[in-house]
Amino acid sequence: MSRTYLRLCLPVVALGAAGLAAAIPASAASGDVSYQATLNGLNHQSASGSFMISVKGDQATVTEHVSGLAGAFGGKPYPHVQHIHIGAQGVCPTMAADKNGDGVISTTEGGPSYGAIGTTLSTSGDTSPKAGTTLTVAPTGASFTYHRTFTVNSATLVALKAGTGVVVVHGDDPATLSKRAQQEKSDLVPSLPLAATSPALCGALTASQMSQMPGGAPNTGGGSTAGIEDEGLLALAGGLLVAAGGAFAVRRRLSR
Ligand SMILES: [Cu+2]
Repeated sequence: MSRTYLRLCLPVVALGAAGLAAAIPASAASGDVSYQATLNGLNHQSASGSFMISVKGDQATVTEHVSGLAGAFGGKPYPHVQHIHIGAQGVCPTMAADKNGDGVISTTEGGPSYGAIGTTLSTSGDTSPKAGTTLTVAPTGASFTYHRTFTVNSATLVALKAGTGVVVVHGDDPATLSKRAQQEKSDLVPSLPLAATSPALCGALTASQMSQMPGGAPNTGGGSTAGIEDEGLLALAGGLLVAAGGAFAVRRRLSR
């Protein structure tokens, strides 16, 4: 038996164990499910962002980064109310949604695409739809990182599982809107200008790859072994390696 064959033996067994891990269905996972969205600018806003929501039972943890939004509003940091919208097509609107032709997709005009507010992504307190336009608990400024764990309502959970959750960050830079739109009032809060509440960023939430891995937790990075938390699997993989090592030793003796 050639030494080349013996050297190949161990890696082949190790690959077999990795293949076994990959074959474990998602239902064997520990209960964490994550959804993610890439946030793209709407209404002429050259902003962008990333969004991740990790759910365990009724506890949700959101990690979000955005940049390029309007920075100031009336000389103060611009409040950007933000929500997970639910119950419609689960998509971001195109300009075809601009029914009144003012060049802006208002929050109402976007409704048929992304639905109503399911969760308000506030900085503190209430996360229900009731807090949807409470500017004092909105993240502010051109760029922000939002990180919060909260109890998520069942309607939002249902939408996430159904693939109909859509993240919308509101608050446009008035200077980027048409002259006509700059004169219009908000469809949500008539005391505010249309720009203040219209969508600026949008992203449809989809189940992330990591949630498909056995024991998959977000932010553990790639790597085929990162998700293996099942002790039985590890024992099995270890047993295979021990068996391979034993065979290796026996064959080495035989080859002498
Ligand atoms: Cu919204």
